[in-house]
Amino acid sequence: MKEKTEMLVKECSDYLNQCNDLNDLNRIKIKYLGKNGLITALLKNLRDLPSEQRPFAGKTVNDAREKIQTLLDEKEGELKKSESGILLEKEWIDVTLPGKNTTRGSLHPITKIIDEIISVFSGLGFEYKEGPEIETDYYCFQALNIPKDHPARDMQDTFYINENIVLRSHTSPVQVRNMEISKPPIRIVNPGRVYRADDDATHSPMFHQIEGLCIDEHISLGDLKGVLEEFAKNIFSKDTKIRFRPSYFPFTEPSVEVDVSCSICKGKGCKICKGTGWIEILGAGIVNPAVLEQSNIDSKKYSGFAFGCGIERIAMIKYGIDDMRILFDNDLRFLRQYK
Ligand code: 2NM
Repeated sequence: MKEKTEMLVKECSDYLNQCNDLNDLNRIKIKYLGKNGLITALLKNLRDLPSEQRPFAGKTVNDAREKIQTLLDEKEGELKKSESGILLEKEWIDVTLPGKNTTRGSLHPITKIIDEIISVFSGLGFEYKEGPEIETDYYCFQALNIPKDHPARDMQDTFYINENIVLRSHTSPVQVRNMEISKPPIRIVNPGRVYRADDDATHSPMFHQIEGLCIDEHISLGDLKGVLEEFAKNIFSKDTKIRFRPSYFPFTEPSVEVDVSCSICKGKGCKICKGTGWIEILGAGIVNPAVLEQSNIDSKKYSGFAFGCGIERIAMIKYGIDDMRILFDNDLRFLRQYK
């Protein structure tokens, strides 16, 4: 028995010398000390020995088992140490390296201009309003005194969903909806997308408009001029001047076309302003009393001004862009300039 156990201990020790990972170690452990292991088998066999031999043989097998257990424990400690060493080596991080740069997004130039305009008008007491982009013929045309035979209603200018439903061609329906549900004084600005069947370097089938509406007692063209002058000085430059030229819209009477002094040449005349020193930026006027009455506002007591302006046009003037389409291409080389 003594020889046999010594042989097993020696054999196990040889295996352990060649073992170099924890899986191997576990297999060796099972081979000797497992439920069907070699040492375990010797312990089981003790039962068959004559009783006078049992104590000595028992001690011999137990000693061998303890030796093997000690060898296994030692090897396990050794392997764990070197495996964590390998892990440390593999997963080593240099915490002194500079971090990875993530690029930050930024607002689209159109969004930035809308935000700037909103901020100027909110300083003047105007509220921000939105409304649907798919509108009825009533809100888009009828309520604005635009007659059935007006060119704006032409299929060539407006996208029709069906006879009665259109993609709004201006944001004025938002103003009509607000006139219907609120009492003067009303002061609102409403930016948003609008749609027209038009597509070239200065027209896009979808573009952005911002319109403003102010209704109260005794509102005049003078109020309109003061508000628009404040707007132009804030959006372009402090020394910007504005001028009114007579125009015509069905929803305003009188109507005006509004020019700003050219900020490129300071009014001297250049390519941008075509030598005139002035650039047209928006349309405006005193709201036609028929439009007020249509939305149940007493036109004897109240009057109002309204204006409408294309955002892309403002962006092109402000940033010296000559092709509107670049605003919709989402080319990062272009967009990054406005960060
Ligand atoms: C423009 C020009 C002039 C305008 C008028 C109205 C309303 F609803 F009050 F009648 N909304 N928008 C208006 C007036 C729009 O865009 C060039």
